[in-house]
Amino acid sequence: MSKILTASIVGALSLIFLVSVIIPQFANGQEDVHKTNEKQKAALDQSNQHGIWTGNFTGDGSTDILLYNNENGKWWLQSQAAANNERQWSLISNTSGFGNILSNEHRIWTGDFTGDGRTDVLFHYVGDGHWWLGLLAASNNQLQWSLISTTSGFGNILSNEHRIWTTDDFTGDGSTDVLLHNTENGKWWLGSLAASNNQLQWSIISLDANNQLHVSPISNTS
Ligand SMILES: [Ca+2]
Ligand SMILES: [Ca+2]
Repeated sequence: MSKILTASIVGALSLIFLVSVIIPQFANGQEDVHKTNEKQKAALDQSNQHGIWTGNFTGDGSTDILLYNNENGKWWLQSQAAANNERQWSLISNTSGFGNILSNEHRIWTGDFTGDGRTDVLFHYVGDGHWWLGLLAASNNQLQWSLISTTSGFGNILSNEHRIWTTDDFTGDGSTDVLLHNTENGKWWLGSLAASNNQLQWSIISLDANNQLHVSPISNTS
């Protein structure tokens, strides 16, 4: 057998090996990566079905665990039961009527917005500009929701032009406040819950020529 013929046979066998063995394996490998990504995404979607927060929702001084399931709108609280000193889960709300609060059109915060020492739940829905506050009622151990503000006049505060800077007690009165920033017009808004009417009172924060902070309450945010 000539060297040229041998080389041709080896070349042909190599090509057959490449087409029949190597390329399908490579393709399967790509498929496996794709399947793995899908599995990881499915797992992430699964984990996105729950929101979990900690805080002193019952006001007894011990930290509780709050769990929200966006599949059925149910809120569960794990807290210390006074009777047997054991931790137990109780169903404290169902907000299926509000839709999926974990969607991109919603934001949720926890904090003591009322200043009574118990952690509250606050959420905003950009669709109608509404702010809802959930307070755990001691009488029936249920979250009671009330509409505390409408800020449709601010535009879409979850857009790229807006930043919800953070929640904290900026005024130092013991109640958690909400701080918003609009990057388009440079304005800063502060929202504090007014005890008189249980509504978020919004103020514009500005600096004067002497770099003094001014807080100017605004009356209409819708
Ligand atoms: Ca509170
Ligand atoms: Ca405050």
